[in-house]
Amino acid sequence: MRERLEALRDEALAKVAVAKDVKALQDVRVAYLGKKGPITEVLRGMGKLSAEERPVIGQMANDVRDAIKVQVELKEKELEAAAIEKQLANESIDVTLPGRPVQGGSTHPLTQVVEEVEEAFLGLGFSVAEGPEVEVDYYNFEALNLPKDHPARDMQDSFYFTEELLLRTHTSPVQARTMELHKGKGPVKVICPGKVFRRDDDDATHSHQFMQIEGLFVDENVRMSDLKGVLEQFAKSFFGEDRQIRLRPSFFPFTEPSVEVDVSCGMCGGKGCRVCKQSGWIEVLGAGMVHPRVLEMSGFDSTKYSGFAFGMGVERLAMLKYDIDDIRHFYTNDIRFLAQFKRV
Ligand code: FA5
Repeated sequence: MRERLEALRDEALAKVAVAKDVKALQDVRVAYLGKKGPITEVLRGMGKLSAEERPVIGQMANDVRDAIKVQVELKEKELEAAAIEKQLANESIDVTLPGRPVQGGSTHPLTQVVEEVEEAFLGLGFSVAEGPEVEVDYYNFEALNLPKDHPARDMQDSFYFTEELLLRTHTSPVQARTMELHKGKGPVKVICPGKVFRRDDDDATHSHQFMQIEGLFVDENVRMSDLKGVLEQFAKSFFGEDRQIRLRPSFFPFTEPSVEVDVSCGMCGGKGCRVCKQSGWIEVLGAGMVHPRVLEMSGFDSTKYSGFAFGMGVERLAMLKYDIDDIRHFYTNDIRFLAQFKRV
């Protein structure tokens, strides 16, 4: 039995020495030290030994088992260290390689235009107000002198959620909301940028979702000439000193009188070209003197206060300023288009 144990030890240690990986090592461990292995078998057969031999062989079997165990563990550490070495060698990083360029994003052109318009009007003493995109019928229409069933509601085809709740069709409801907050006391001097929604068919100049910037100035003795002066000042600062504006009579239920405002065409300098359809002018916004009924409905005394309001299309301003021929460019997110507006 002594020889058998010595032979088993030598055999197992030889296999440990040549094991190429952790799996081969595990196989040796299971084969020699496992419950069904030869050493366990020797220990089981000890009952047949004499009383003197039993402790000697028992001790020897334990020594053989421990010797194999120690060698397996040593070899295991050796193999693991070698595996890590190999992995590190394969994954070595060449720090001299040039890096891959990171594509930086940029502010969307419409956001840039809104910021620029805000800056121009902040310089004229206006502050910025906001209102909800999901609006109640009252603020979107009724408070703007457009009672239910008024035919002028057809001017703005709307997305309704319920009879009373819709996606706002213009930024004008912010006028009514802001005036209400002032509780009948002027001055009110705000611009209100935001998204608006209409059931318009999309084409080169129309989108079902677009942006507007509303302007409102209510105080004592506000006149049409103030409206003209503010818009002229804005057109020059936004489009350039050489640009003129012109007011044409129009109709909005919430302003009286109402006007449409054209800016002189930048492509031809007002001589007439394809872009301005030979007229020399391009329409950018609707405006007018706030209707006395709108002032009254929002809590202002129309015998004391007067005001002007305007609403401009942000995409329209951007198209004119940057000579963009299709409104859909703003929404299709082509990186080649957007990258042209990167601020330097
Ligand atoms: C209005 O929305 C009025 N609320 C403007 C106003 C405010 C008048 C205050 C008086 C006082 P209008 O529907 O014309 O008006 O729209 C104003 C501007 O929004 C237009 O001049 C145009 O630039 C832009 N616009 C209108 N419809 C679309 C559309 N479908 N796609 C893109 N821009 C549009």
